[in-house]
Amino acid sequence: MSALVRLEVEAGIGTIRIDRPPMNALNAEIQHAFVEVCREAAERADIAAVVVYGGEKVFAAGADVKEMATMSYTDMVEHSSLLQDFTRALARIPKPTVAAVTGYALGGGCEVALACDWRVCADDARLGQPEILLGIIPGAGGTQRLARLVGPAKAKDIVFSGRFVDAQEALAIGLVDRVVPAADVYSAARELVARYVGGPRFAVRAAKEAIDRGLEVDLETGLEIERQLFAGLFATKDQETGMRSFVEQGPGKATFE
Ligand code: CO8
Repeated sequence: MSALVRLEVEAGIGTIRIDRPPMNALNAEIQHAFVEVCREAAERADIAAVVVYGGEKVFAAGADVKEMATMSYTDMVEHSSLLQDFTRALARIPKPTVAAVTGYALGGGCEVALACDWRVCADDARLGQPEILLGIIPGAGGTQRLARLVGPAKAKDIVFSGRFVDAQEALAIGLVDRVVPAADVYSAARELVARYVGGPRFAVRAAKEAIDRGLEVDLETGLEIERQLFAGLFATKDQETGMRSFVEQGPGKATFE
């Protein structure tokens, strides 16, 4: 595991901590390590939910531009699939995930936040996809996930201009879900996902998969994905526990394994 990306586990919540001062520029070492850490967070039974955090000052100011500056087309043909794997590994964690955004979430940093289920940000945070100003476009899912989240017109405004979006605008357009004082970002993000610790993890996993896979396909295919996952839950303890508890004790009393 790289010292630049750590997985810290406390009270059922795994924190993926990016730690490369001053700006958490996402170099190739971080990209590789991040994939590994996401896989570990996905698999570990003692992790029910995940927070991605870059520390008190900055979430991540994007890919390491100094590292990328000398890369050729052929270098990038090989490297560009890692760029997408990196955020895909996060998006595919079958557990609730939240980005705790302080300072800047730019370029690849914003794309990491976009690959989470939710984003909590500091009132002085800035988000954006400034790649256009470097003569490139977002390459870790930004053109796709941003457009799905805020709609194509807003995504085009943000990606074509490369401008920074402040916390209030980000909240208004649905780019972030909560804005809190900077000092409270990490605790607010933990609080948002803490409710899933000790919950019906197979049902949450199925719900996430149905929504995320459904967004990638037409409605009929999405409904079929939902139907199969719904039926599949009848083979799990979550369904057995949840329904038995309802019948015996009433709603909302179930304790899941
Ligand atoms: N890469 C490398 N170094 C960086 C980066 C970066 N993305 N961002 C900041 N730094 C470095 C600066 O060069 C500076 O280094 P030094 O002290 O050696 O001069 C140090 O961090 C501090 O930065 P600043 O002095 O610029 O600090 P400011 O507070 O004035 O500004 C900003 C902070 C606004 C964050 C500014 O540094 C900035 O605009 N950074 C670049 C943001 C950017 O363009 N991001 C997009 C990068 S491209 C990208 O992400 C492509 C996505 C493709 C997939 C990515 C997968 C990981």
